[in-house]
Amino acid sequence: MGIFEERLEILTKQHKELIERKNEKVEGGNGIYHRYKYPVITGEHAPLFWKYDLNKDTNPFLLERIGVNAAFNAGAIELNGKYHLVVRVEGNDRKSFFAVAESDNGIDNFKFWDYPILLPDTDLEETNVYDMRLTKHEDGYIYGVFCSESKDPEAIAGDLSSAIAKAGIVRTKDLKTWERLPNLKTVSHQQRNVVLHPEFIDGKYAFYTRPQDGFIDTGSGGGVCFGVCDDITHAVIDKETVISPRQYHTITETKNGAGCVPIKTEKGWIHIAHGVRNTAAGLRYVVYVFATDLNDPSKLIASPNGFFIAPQGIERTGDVSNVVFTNGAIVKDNGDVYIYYASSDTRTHVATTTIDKLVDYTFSTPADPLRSVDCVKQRTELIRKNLELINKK
Ligand code: M1P
Repeated sequence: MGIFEERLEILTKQHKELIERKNEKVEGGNGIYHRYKYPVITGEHAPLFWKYDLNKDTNPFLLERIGVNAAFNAGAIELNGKYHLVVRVEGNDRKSFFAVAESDNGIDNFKFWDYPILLPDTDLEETNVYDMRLTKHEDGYIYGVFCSESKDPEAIAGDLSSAIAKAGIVRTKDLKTWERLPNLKTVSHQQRNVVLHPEFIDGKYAFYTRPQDGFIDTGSGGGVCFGVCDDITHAVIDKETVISPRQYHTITETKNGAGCVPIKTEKGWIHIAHGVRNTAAGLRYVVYVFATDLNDPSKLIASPNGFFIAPQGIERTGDVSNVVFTNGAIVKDNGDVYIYYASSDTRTHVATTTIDKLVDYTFSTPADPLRSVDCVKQRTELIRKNLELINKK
């Protein structure tokens, strides 16, 4: 057997084993959700035929030609009874693109469709696209709202990092044919982490936005906002109202952003978002939860304290370490919830819970009292009640 055949056999075997590997629920934990032993999607899940020229004549050593670096920040949707992720795949060349991965059970055996998504190319300045949120809207379409990034035309000479982030919008019925709509227009010059609400609000399309002054810094942007527009085919939001504010000395101090499409429950819309704080080791991203009013999704009604998911174990390291980030969840008819979160801008994991647990967590977890002394009082009260119970026995 020659070098080409030998390598092909090994690579094919390794890839098959990875794709077919059973995932295992990690027992224990905080009771709110379960983590799983393995990530559900990694760069290694990309088919060999995405990376290698499989023609022995033109690639006699079977060398990788177009590598895949990472697979993370996935939008999620259930379609035709299957779990679908629209994954942010990043090539070795740092450009991200979208690709659909499908699984029968949502926790393992995710397999990429043969071809990545080729978005309609409507803006020659658009350099990078990422982080699609998939909304099954009551108008009958599945919308994908994503970050469309281009070089800042006003950057001073030599500054090759300044960029502009906008909210791109596409729609589909089958995840195969995508129609591109004009980018969302807002008062803020930059937008990232924009999510379309699944229902009309007073006959209008509603978005969760995240105004930001700069590409990285949100600056005067106060947090996750809510705004409405009349026409999704020319989406313009004139007014954005902060619904989940950034706050001093909390997990959202530096910035925050909407994540999954809000989940409708009998007690309110549950949002699974991300919060960022700065540390000596750089930015730390965690996932947190808040809830808004069923009839008025611009009204915050619950804010459980602290983070919902923080990076743990291998999740803590990757291309951008100390990051967990979510932009997709699937809610089953039986109340099971699959939350897809990525770690350190490298790989995608799943955490499973139920609507009942999520509601209990959201509405029974006390809010952050914002000061150490009040946190001690809050915890002391819990301890006092528990010791009373324990000592009664
Ligand atoms: O690198 C961490 C995350 O940074 C960005 O999120 P935010 O806009 O809140 O800073 C996004 O680029 C996201 O893709 C990335 O995971």
